[in-house]
Amino acid sequence: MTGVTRRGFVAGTSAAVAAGWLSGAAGTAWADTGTPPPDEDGSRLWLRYPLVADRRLLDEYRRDLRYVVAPDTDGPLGSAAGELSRALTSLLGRDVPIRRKVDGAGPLVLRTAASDAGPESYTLRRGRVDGTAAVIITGGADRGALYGAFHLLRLVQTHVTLDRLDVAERPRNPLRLANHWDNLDGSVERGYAGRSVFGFAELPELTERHSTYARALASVGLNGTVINNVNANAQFIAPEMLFKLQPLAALLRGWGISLYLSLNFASPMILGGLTTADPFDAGVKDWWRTKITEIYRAIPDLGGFLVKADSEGQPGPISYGRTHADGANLIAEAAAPHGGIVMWRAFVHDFNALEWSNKAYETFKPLDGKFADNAIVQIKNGPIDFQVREPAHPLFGALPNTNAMMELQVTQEYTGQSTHLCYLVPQWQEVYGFDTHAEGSGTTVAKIISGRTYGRELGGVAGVMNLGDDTDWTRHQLAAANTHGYGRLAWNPGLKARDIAEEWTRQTFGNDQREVAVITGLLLGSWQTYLDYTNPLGVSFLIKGDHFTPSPQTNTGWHQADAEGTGFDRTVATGNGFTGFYHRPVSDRFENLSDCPDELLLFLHHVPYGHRLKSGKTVIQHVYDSHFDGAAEVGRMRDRWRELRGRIDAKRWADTAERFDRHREQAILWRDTIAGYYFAASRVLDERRSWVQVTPTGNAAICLIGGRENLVRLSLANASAAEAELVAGLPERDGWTSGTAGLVLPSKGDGTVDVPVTPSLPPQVLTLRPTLRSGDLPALIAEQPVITAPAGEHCLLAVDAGSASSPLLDGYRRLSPADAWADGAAYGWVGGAPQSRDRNIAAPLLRDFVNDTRARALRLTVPAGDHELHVLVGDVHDSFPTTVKVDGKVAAVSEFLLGGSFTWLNFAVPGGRTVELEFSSVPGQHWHLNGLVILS
Ligand code: GCV
Repeated sequence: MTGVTRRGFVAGTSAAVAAGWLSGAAGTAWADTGTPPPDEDGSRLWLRYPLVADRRLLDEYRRDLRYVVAPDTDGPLGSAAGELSRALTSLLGRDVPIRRKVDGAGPLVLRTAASDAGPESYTLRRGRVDGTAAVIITGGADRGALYGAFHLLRLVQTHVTLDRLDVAERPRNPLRLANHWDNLDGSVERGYAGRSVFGFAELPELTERHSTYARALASVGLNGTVINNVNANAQFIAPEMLFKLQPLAALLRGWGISLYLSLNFASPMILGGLTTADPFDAGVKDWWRTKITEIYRAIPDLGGFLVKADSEGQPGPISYGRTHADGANLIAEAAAPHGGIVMWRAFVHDFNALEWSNKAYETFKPLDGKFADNAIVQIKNGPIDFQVREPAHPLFGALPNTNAMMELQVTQEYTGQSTHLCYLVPQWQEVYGFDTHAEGSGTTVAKIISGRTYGRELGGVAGVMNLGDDTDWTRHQLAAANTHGYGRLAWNPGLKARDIAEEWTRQTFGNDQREVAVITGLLLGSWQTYLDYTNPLGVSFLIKGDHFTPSPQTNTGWHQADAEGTGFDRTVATGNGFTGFYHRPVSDRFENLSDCPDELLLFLHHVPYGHRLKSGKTVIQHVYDSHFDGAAEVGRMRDRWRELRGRIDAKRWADTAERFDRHREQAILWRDTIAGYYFAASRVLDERRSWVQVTPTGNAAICLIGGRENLVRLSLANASAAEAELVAGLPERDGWTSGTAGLVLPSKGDGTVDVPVTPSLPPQVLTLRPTLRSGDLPALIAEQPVITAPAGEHCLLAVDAGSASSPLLDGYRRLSPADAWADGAAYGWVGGAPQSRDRNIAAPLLRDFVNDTRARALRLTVPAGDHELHVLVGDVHDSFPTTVKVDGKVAAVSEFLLGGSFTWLNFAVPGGRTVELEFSSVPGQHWHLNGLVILS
């Protein structure tokens, strides 16, 4: 883990101040002192406790909060007392000790008293204790007291007077969980801020970072965390791991946070050596009962389990002819005697645009009422996959007899990762507030998942976290606002986005009015701006396999743009029937074009480009305007941040300024790609702007040969009212040479040019950003995805893998399933031949490949010397991870690749002998091998 070296959590007040993590000076308002505050690195998140700069309030707080009165106890109540004492000592600039009883003026009394509002509720009031005027925090139980303590600190951090203190709070959602997609090796799936915060390899050793993590979660009222990826490694429940997790569970317990684990459904086979994971098999049931008992012996208050089954290659009950309810109940029954629960994910799909929106509903709706009482179905906010905008999932309100909770994504997989500022609280509020009409008007998602609609005790929300081991936790300093906002909404979805954003800003940066106004404004507008330049009217998946880069050309199945119109018809009348899953009147509103909300229009309907929106604009003009306006707004956001220079500490200011520079570049790329794509498709001129444009010619990556001259074909178009002369080129890159090519085009005309380029030899996967000039006309430039493969004459080994008959890349040798190993051969299969496929589209190296669901071994004669082997993997369709083992040891694993994406896996191989390469994928899925190269 980076950024934290100190071992153990600093417990004592004076030690904490001495260690500097509660620096009193940092954050003193710029306006008061005229000098920028000292540098900060973001590592304390919003748990910064700088000296209160407002003199009047400081005096008030100092008068009323002289010492903390709390019983001598550990657990959340003890944590609350410690946090109050340390934080107030720092905020008030003088010692605020903990005492056991009232003993003089100014006590802050921390206590518990059973309450109808539940154990997590609390009140903050003024009153008298033992005859002395006191500020009193009363928790319904320990957890409530802890949340009350953090509430009080928020008031002080955000400069609210305690004069008329009268707060009564309780959480709306029983389960308020963090979900981490953290892997045993420390990597984080869809993590954009470094490696896992948990440091699994170093456990059971804990660091201050673990404590800060727990405090941060508790401070916003989260009460549980699933620490490992839903694509679960079974080793998380192996005995060694359970032992390692015990101290972490204990630390979390102290902050009111229950630990949960993601399970691999095939664990009885992987860990137990059984031949099946069938939920009806007696041996399997026994195995889980024993295993879960063992888990609870190690961590008695474990919250329970989360399971992703029969989804994206994960094992599950379907392969045994059983249902998801059968699978969930297997785990639920084993967990019930221990008070544990199982959260069973509803995220199932077949990777195909046509059925994706429908699959989860069709799978889970018939199972309503079949899940155990301690099972809960965890449903993503929308029917696709955390897109920047989707309608609320139709399963909300469709499962009256089943516990249901919602899954949100805090990590910005599809919303700009850690480069774009995209504050998601407004998005989440839209979903929470969505009226399903399931039990008449007012049956909001918020009400359903809280358990209130159907009188269920289990319910709540999970957020896929954005935290990593980067010093500032989220890489973009402003992205931690999402972590905070997720927790605050989980507590109370009715809070106002503005209040949450402002609270976080004050806690994180300070109370300077100008700073607060600017940062709050940046946060609140950012989701709409991101929508504007990335996602016209609810279209989903305009993005590449990295879920970051615009790529409409590879996702035509999703947006269905053709010469006449665009959008996905999900109606009952003419589409895939999705709108019919909603209750009336929502289903009618979605079904009827005239009633359909503009912002979801292209999610639900296929319409002509000239279709008029409620705004009065045509669809195509809206696409142009929103992309240009959105990208321009990002430029203004960057400028507004720049104006804060000197008001914020230099370090966090500069880190964020750099993010905004990159954000702006990316917004322009989105604008150019999407506006250019839609012009190329529609040939409708923008009423307000003229441009020329360059876009990739095909749907997928192209293959260029390193060390030889290639011609890159680019599509050019003239989106201006007059004739234009265009000159296209390719950027200078290290070791590459390239030329230019030109064309004269009439208004609305298009054509292709072939631009010469000679790439360097090492195989690469990259995007080329062409150049385009045409007098004064602005140019929209989309990126061209490229795979390079070295010319055969520069290689010791150059193999094009695929079928026995498809064309070969010039200078490459064929490897097909028919090539069995023979003594003295350069390569060949041992122990069984794989399959092959030829997609008959794309370049020779890319169009076909060798594949199989079974592991297969290729023996290779490696020439003497040290060598790096390059293995090309991918498909024009989606491909699951390919694992390559060298002589039995994992050498490389590719990620899941969306259709049209490829990757080179690079690793060392021993020379002067034969090696055995084993190819495999996740159970039941195909591995891919497209090519193999060793450079001379
Ligand atoms: C954990 C999306 C993501 C995957 C993720 C999956 C899921 O498809 O891209 O990384 O896997 O959702 O939620 O299970």
